[in-house]
Amino acid sequence: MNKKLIDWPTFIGALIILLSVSLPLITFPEAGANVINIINNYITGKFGVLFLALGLFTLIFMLYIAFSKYGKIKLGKRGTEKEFGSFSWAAMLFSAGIGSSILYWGMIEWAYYYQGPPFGIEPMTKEAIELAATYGIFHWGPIAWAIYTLPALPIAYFYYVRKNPVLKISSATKPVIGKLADGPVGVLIDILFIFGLLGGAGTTLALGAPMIAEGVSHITGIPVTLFSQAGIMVLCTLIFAISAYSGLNKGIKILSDINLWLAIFILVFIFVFGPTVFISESTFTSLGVLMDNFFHMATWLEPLAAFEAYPETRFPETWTVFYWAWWVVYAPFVGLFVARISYGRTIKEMILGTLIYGTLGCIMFFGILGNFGLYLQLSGSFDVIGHMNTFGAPATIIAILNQLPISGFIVLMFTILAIIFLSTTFDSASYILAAVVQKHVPGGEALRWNRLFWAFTLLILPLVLMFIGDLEALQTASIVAGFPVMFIMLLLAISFVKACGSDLRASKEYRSPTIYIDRRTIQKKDK
Ligand code: NM2
Repeated sequence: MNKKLIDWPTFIGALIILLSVSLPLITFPEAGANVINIINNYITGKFGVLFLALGLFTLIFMLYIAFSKYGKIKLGKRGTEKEFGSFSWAAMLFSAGIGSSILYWGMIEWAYYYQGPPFGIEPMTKEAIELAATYGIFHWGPIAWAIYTLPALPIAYFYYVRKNPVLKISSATKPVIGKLADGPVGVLIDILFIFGLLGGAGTTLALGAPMIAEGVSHITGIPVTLFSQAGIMVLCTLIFAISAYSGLNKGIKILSDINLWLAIFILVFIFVFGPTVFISESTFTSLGVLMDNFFHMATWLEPLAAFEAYPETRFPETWTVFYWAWWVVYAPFVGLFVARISYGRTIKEMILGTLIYGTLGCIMFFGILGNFGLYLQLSGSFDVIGHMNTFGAPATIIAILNQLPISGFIVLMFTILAIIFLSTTFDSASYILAAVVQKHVPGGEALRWNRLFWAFTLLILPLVLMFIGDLEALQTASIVAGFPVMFIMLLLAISFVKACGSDLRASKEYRSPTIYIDRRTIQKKDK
């Protein structure tokens, strides 16, 4: 155990912030839940516009970078090939960035929109149905993937072009904040990033565990209790801890492969044995509905709700603001990961790859899983909404699967998939967290005990949140933790434009189709 490698201020700081949130919540759960709700309402109510503006700005910014001269820059030396082919690149990207939540929301998100649509539309009408089938795709679409890719820009650029291995978010902000990045401000940035990721992971684990517990209960007959759910969390933690412990090329890679094939199997099965034509038509129609309403969705904040005469839906706060915050807290971590696998690509390829493959992948899940449930509801063969309002979302997800042929087997596969999906996100998260609290990362891998330590630490906040309870408190973990990370995202964007812009201006290849930035071109002053 080499303690010298650890960056103690960041390590201890992150722990202190985690304990100072968890301990009061454990000691005073009710007061804790109240405080959380107040903070949540305050942030979403007053700063919702910041989250939505950041989302839209990020997409426009990323498209601008992709199609401008910045996009032509190659991440790597002259003559380098892509390290990973597009298929495995997309698979790894998806496995790391997307977890079991896509199974949860993909299945059931439409049911919430159907009952509580946006834009002042009447619930359960034809318009509400169309939007219900579409909104999930919006929340997991291009804006979301642009948020994921933004931190990858400065990180990949510094790593592969400027050749200074940046495994800390703080060092990627150096071109803007200069020497401050090496002092307490840098430590603060890293701690806030860690806190954000712990919050986002909290939301994920706290949604995933009850769903997995329902699956396990369906298979084994063990009833779902708080303790069985806590048991599931500990079991998942053991799996991803082992995977993180064994490293990128063993555990993490093997789990990602299984994850991908199992996901494809379930999607194809539901598509073929479910209402194939309805699924295809509804998904395709959603693409049009999405394009027609894109900007309305991206900017809708319900300003009239401030006045008594107009009923408030709280749709923007509950959904879009929450979602952007959730993507934001995961973004620096996914950015580190995307950067790591993008050697040999141009910046344009990296950006468009994440936007296109990421969005397409999410369309598959929402299109197939969501429309299957919607079909059951509309055809009257299974009352999804009624079931959900009585037994809750996790039990309903399993009940929907139960409508399929050989449902026992499918529920089993789905439950295994949920466990693996969760683990493939969390093993990479532990892996990255461990790297961020080290001064150096010899050979690119953080110390093993350190990786294990963060795997178990990821469990604390979700366990606490589960014992205090409702969905709102769970969602809040991402919203509260995402607030400071939003500003870090802006720093990262400016940092990239500043450093890369000055290198580009010095480059002689300004006009060629692919730009290589070599050692002489790099502008040292803001390194
Ligand atoms: N995002 C993609 O639980 C998960 O799927 C992890 C969640 C940010 C909504 C990521």
